[in-house]
Amino acid sequence: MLKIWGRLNSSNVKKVIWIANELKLPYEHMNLGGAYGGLDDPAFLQRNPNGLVPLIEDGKTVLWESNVIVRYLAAQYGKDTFWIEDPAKRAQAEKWMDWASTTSMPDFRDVMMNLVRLPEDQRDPIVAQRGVQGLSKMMRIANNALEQQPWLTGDHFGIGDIPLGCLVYAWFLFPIEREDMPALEAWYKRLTERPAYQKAVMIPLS
Ligand SMILES: N[C@@H](CCC(=O)N[C@@H](CS)C(=O)NCC(=O)O)C(=O)O
Repeated sequence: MLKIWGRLNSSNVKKVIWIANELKLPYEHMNLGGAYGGLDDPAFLQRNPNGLVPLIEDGKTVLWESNVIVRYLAAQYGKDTFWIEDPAKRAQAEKWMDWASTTSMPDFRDVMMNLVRLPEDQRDPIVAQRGVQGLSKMMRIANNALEQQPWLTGDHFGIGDIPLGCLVYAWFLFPIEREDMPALEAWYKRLTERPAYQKAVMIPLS
């Protein structure tokens, strides 16, 4: 059976749990990282030398890097649903995956740490505000794309929606002022109607 390691409040772990739920895969989940620790365990480091979650084991396949895991599970178990055979169409979806994880992630981390995770006396409002401005620009880019197409993947929900989908949940919960972005809000609302999203992503921020 598929095994997934990683604390459930991690946006990178959420991606993996979410796609596994979308694909209706049975899996065993083990909490690891954050308050659970365990990332410097030599046996874990042998499997993921980065000492980070998520990590999966699927038969003989051991994999780290959340976006790669999402693509692997879609290709392996979602041939008729989530996998996109046409390389050009797939690349249009994949660009949003890698964009969300590279371009948006540093600002997201700053906001998450300084508005949610750190004890209040350790938070830096300037870092938080800078992060919010950066994220706002990113959300505007996604909003503009979503004015042209219903999903970041294209005509249908798919892998391209997963990484930003994990971040956008927090974006709408952060105690901040947000510009109006109707297409982004409509996309988020459609995500919240998916049971797999509700289960994996819509949990209290911590
Ligand atoms: N690029 C990696 C990043 C993994 C990563 O940064 N994981 C974080 C959680 S989001 C982590 O393991 N942090 C240490 C911890 O949880 O203790 C991926 O996408 O899988």
